[in-house]
Amino acid sequence: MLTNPLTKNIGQDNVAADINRYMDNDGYRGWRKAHSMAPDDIIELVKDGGLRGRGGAGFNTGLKWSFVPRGEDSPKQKYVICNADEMEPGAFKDRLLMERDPHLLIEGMAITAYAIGASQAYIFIRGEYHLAASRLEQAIVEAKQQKMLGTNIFDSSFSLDIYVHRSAGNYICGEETALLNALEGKRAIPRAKPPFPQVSGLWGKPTVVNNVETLCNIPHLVNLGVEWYKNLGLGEDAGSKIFGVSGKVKNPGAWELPMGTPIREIIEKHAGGMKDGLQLKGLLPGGGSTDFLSTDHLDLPMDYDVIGKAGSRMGTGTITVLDDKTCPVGLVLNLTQFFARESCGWCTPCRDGLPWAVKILERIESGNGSTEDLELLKEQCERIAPGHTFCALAPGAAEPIQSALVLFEQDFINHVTMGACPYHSISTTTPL
Ligand code: L3W
Repeated sequence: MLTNPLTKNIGQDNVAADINRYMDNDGYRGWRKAHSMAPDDIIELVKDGGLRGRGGAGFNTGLKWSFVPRGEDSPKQKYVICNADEMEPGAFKDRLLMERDPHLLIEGMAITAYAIGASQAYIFIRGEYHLAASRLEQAIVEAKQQKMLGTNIFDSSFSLDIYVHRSAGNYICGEETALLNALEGKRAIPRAKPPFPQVSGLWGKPTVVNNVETLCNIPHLVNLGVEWYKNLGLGEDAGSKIFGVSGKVKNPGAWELPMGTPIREIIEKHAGGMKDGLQLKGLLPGGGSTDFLSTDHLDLPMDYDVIGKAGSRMGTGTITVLDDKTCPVGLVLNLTQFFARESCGWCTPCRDGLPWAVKILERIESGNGSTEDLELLKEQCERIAPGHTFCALAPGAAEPIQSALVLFEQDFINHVTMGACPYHSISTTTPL
């Protein structure tokens, strides 16, 4: 039984970037099969498979597609967009897929476009991902030559063009409606939702926006079916997932594993455990905009709902570990500086609130903070909580701060009472 559908072509020699090798290894089989099916049946299949969006939110993919208007009265022009603007701190899974197996993404996009009736599709890719963008451009040329894309595919009336659009930069472009604005050549600020893009997206037309890894699941799900896909997962969530670990572990990297793999197994077995002399102190399970979990959570499975109930989010599934010799306040400050810089400035709580949080954290980290600053930081996080801002950027930025204030409270207090960062001497005298 195939257990690593996302990475089965990813070896040492990048062979799968070549369409002939990709097709020799069952490539474009899912697309051929999908093309023989009714579009509605593909949507039902993807819904039944239980695939959830791998960009961070975990929304059911088939359900999202089903919101696209169908029938005679619906707009003729529809779009599929791949969100390849991977900028979440700690995330590097989509780059791996695009650089090492670009045809898998193109095949997934072709099936998605056919299912929702789109004839144009875009890959909105992070500007710094030069290699991934050029491999995708090359793959699109090859796919057209093999008549997998272009006009009258498989001699049918269905035609599809895919374009690679390199982002001009900014984390907010990964928010789907800011992405739509950027693609239209406007300032990248989020739009109000509803209407959701499935109804009114790019240039006001029905649009499905899916993450790279989500789309890469589609060819195998269609080809091998719902039961096979569901059985890949160990618990409630279906399929496999690219989990990653960064931080001071022996073997940082990314691995395709069953959904529901325990956190402990990912860190200790696949990432090789902590570097010698270091203890695990906490972790961000799915990127810099998720809540810290503690070592008490190590036996939890990486499932969307389980991690949600534990008080965090599985997010991108790329774990960042915190060790006992790295300052948690410094780590949170670093993350908050990133989110403050990346705010689009559209709403006041985010534009002004995040730089305020940076200033308070700078004071605490440098040893100039007071006990009142800890309260002020908590209040500041409440001001940028969900419902107070236009999109998820600032609430996401608050998650590591709020959870660090609880889990690593003593560290914050020590900074204030000592008037210095207690970790400073450790990290400068103990190179790791
Ligand atoms: C129709 C409804 N559609 C939701 C759709 C919506 C979207 C998807 C998820 O943020 C998170 C964020 C980051 N009718 C719908 C509906 N949808 N309700 O479902 O929507 P949503 O609003 O839950 O999330 P989002 O705005 O897409 C994504 C977090 O992910 N994150 C960031 C990851 C960043 C990357 C990257 O750099 N590439 O992946 C990590 O945790 O903070 O909270 O399509 O249209 N009623």
